[in-house]
Amino acid sequence: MSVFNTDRLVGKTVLITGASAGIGAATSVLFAKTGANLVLVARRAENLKAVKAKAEEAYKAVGKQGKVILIEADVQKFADLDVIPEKVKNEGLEVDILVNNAGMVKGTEHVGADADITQMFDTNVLGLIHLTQIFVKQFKAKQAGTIINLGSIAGREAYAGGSIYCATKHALSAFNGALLRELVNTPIRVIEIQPGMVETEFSVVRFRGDKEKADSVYKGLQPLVAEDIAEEIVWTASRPPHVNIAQLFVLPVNQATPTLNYKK
Ligand code: 8X3
Repeated sequence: MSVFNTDRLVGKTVLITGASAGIGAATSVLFAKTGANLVLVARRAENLKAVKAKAEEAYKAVGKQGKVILIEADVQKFADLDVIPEKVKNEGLEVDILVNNAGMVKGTEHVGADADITQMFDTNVLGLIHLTQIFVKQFKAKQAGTIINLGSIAGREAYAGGSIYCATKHALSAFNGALLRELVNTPIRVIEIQPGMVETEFSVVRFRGDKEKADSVYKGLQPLVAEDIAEEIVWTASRPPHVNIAQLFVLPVNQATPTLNYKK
């Protein structure tokens, strides 16, 4: 056993959105290592299957067992989200921990295309709020549950080139903070993780597929990787039930603010 006990997660069920890649995929595999069941939600069914295979290897590697359910869903579509509890129930599980990880950014222009703005708000804010409300109802009924929202440094401080993305992450942070207050008289935990630079396909999408531009964001410093954030997520989820890590701000050692960093 490690110094930090994750035994509390054995047999719990964790739902992770955006589970097909990046932080979502790494988080899924790490939760498997704790013996938690997984409900993996994403748009890309093929990629979900690959994450499931990795999670199953992870269970085996540590001699633990868990069930993995794959749900093909787009968090932008409320109809996709509304059927999730039923699908989980039909598999004999009930969600204990909700990880709202799905999020994206497209473009750096402050006068962007309406479709991109809508996609960012639908994914990062409206879908997240809708899914959270579904599970807040369930968690209230059973008087237990943990909600983990993937915020960002962009939800703490705005920066040029990020007007829409920063607006979505500020909205998420406000939602998280209000929910924390609204659920203060319940055992439900509300957690916001706020990473700085994490090297995933996030920046590739931001720069509309321009890999070179995306790579240059991280050149000269060691960025965080998906596994670093997965560790923080699993750590917050595995604290004793009376401990709520309300906010966790995580940076690479050479980043201080969205725009201040040290590159060699
Ligand atoms: C992503 C981090 O620095 O691109 O949430 O805003 S940053």
